[in-house]
Amino acid sequence: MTGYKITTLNEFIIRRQANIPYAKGELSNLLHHIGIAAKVVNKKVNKAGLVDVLGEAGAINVQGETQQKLDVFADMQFTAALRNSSECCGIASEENQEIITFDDELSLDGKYIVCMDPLDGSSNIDVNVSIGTIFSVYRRISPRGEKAQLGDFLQKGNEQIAAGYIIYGSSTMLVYTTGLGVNGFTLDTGIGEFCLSHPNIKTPENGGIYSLNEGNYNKFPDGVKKYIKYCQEKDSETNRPYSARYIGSLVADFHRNLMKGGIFIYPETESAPNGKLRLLYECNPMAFLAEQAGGKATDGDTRIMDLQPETLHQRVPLYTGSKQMVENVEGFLANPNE
Ligand code: P6P
Repeated sequence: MTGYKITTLNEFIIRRQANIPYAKGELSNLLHHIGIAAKVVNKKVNKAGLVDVLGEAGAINVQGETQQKLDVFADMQFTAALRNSSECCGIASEENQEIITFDDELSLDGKYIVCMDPLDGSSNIDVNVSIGTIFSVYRRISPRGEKAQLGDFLQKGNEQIAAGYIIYGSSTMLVYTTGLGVNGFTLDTGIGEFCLSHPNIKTPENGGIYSLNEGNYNKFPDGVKKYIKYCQEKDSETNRPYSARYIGSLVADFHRNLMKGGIFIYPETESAPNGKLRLLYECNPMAFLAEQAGGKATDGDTRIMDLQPETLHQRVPLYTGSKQMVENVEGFLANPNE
């Protein structure tokens, strides 16, 4: 009688580390600590309705958004885990205006920096809709042994060493890449381990789901308006009309499209000329994952991971998902009057 074969996140990370030349375990250790924080946050998210973590923390974050108690809790947990890893010398978080540098001796020698959205989609917390954590890992460019600098964080998405998300949904999953494909791990609360459940995720080349907030229709660029009408037209050869699916939680919308095929769009609008989503800790990590799974991610014109960040909380438009769908909408944007 053989027990069912599980591969835990830590076993997988260590096995993968063997394939990365000169890897001495630092990245493995960093990812391990992200996994620990994810379990702690998951526990709180799962019983949010029972303990006093619902509702507003009474503060406003750097985005001008009311901080939810779980936002603050998640930010604290991931910050503490990254500090404890001693592999990370600093973080940029959606919840903090400036970078956070870790000044203890071990962290000052850390090779990596992390950009993160500790709890994305938090407006959905109180209504029990899936939410997520998003992270992006870079090698520092400032000298080890010194404090992390802003320049360590303003690197192009191409420089990412790892990126991933945790989705706190019907089950809790951690999905990440280190540039060797995308793998998904489901949390088995019975043993307290993330177990490999979705090896080598590939997103379908084409899909039948379009995902954007059509409430903003009147503010969209003409090319986006034309594309929405295209999605809604009946055409059996191209399996249209597509299905409209929009949860309003980036990790949940992205994950559904990654698994089933589809396109997620958060475009520029008249009132938000750079869109809403942040380049460093939303668009770049999602772009890394999308490309590693065979999909695409652009700002409508330029590859997301080629964009040079100018500021920590910079926003960019995001078109990401199945390669053919992204290329199709780019055609509508380039030729809106055709
Ligand atoms: P809207 C959540 O606040 C978030 O940052 C993303 O998770 C989500 O995709 C987007 O905003 C939803 O924005 O304007 O459609 O409510």
